[in-house]
Amino acid sequence: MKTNNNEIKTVYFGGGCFWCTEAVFKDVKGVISVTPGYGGGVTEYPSYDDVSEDTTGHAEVIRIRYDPELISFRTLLILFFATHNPTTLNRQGSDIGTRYRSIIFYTNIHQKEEAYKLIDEINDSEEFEGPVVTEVVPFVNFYEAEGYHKNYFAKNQRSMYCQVIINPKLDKVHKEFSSLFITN
Ligand code: MHO
Repeated sequence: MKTNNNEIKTVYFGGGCFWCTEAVFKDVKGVISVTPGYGGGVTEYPSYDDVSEDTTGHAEVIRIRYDPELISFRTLLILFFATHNPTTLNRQGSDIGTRYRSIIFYTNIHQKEEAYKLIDEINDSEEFEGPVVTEVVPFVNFYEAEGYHKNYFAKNQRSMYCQVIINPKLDKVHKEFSSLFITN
């Protein structure tokens, strides 16, 4: 995809299982790449099994590289909050643990401000029953996940998790925000 490299920005989102978050963002127009991994913890080069112990401090996250001339950060945030529940502490559905916490690792002040702004709006709207618990913190670290986690949804569409958890989420977001997605 043609882009002006100087303009590419990066953000890291944790919104539960990274198979889901990767699947949501990888076909968004203006998103250059989406990479699942681990971030925000203390263990260096953790494996999936390490992170699954829930003692590394890492969250399952995705690194998103995007072209802000093609997609605004606010739009990325709107998709983020539309595709996970930001009010359940350390939990997304049946996935429970600090690795599933809702978290934004920003890489510039604009992202930080936009995140707080939208969180205030969501809280004011009472869209959710409880307050948003999403952490908004500066980027600290990121370790790419193992190869088999990359493009997991595309490679494992028939698995139970993909069918029951990811598919309905994608259907909903593709319908609600159809103009934001690449269709082929
Ligand atoms: N409950 C799912 C979560 C996968 S995710 C990459 C599983 O254990 O398979 O954490």
